[in-house]
Amino acid sequence: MNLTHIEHLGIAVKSLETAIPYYESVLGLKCYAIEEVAEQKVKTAFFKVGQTKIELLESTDPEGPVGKFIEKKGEGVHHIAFAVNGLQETLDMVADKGLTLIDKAPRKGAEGLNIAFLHPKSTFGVLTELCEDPNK
Ligand code: CMX
Repeated sequence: MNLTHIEHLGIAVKSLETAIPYYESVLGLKCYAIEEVAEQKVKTAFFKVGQTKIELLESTDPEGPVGKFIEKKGEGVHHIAFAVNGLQETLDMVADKGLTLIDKAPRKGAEGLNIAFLHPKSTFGVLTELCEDPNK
């Protein structure tokens, strides 16, 4: 697998409006984008820390993945996303190794990235996202 860096950490919050001031006023980061990803039933807010981003996730539907996560576990780290070169080949390789894929083929995520998730039951409890920038 050709991972290049941690693309972002996804953090589930109940409300972007109440969480963003902590990231801006206390951590001194700047929210540079807010984007709704309707398919994922989330609204996202992005911050950069060096090469890595923080993606805050507010659920727009209690039955969506983040809504269910917050109901079960509360706010906190929801997933880790690695940037990878060759996403489809990587997914095929991971499937060959017997891991459970949530997405067998890439789909569109926030910021126009191609993304795919690996099931946390196959990855020691950490929901894992692989992303590839189609413009690189
Ligand atoms: N991290 C670790 N474990 C998680 C988890 C997470 N983020 N979300 C769910 N789980 C665990 C649950 O705790 C549960 O474990 P137990 O069986 O031990 O209780 C198990 O997975 C099943 O959880 P569930 O609430 O029944 O949820 P589902 O099986 O319906 O869905 C998952 C779980 C991971 C398949 C689903 O959330 C998913 O497809 N996620 C990928 C998409 C996503 O998360 N989108 C939001 C972010 C989008 C973005 O970044 O833009």
